[in-house]
Amino acid sequence: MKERTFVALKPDAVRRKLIGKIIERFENKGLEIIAMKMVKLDREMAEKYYEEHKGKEFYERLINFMTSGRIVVMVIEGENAISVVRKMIGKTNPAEAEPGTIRGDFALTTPDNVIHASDSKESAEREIKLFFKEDEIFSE
Ligand code: FUP
Repeated sequence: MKERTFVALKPDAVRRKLIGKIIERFENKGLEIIAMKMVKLDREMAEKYYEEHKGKEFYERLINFMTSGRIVVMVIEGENAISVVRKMIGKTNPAEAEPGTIRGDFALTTPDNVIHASDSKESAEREIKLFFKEDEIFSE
């Protein structure tokens, strides 16, 4: 089934100039980038984005990190895009992420694990809406 998923390249990915290398992997895979922009999250937006983690021990560090620099957000479309992209990014803890995955190859610790991607249809819809208007998304 053709799906849309949301991907964010985190401040560490931008600082380390990994944008091109990461995007290349998605394009090589045959996935389509149908929306993309660079933004800097303010605290309010970061809190909305990570509302499910409010109260967790890592929450403050996560919010501080995610507001520490600009990020690149995108909508990616393709067959089973949600699970395919999750597989490509690897486990949340980069120390456990398999080599060959994005986190496995480019990250070592959290919260600076380079990339985020939606983990379900519901989160994809919520996250896409949070960052993009319908007329900013270019569907095939
Ligand atoms: P993921 O969907 O793989 O990005 O993972 P989560 O939604 O569980 O976590 C979101 C972000 O919170 C992670 F990318 C990094 C941060 N985090 C930590 O810093 N420590 C943790 O133990 C778990 C998550």
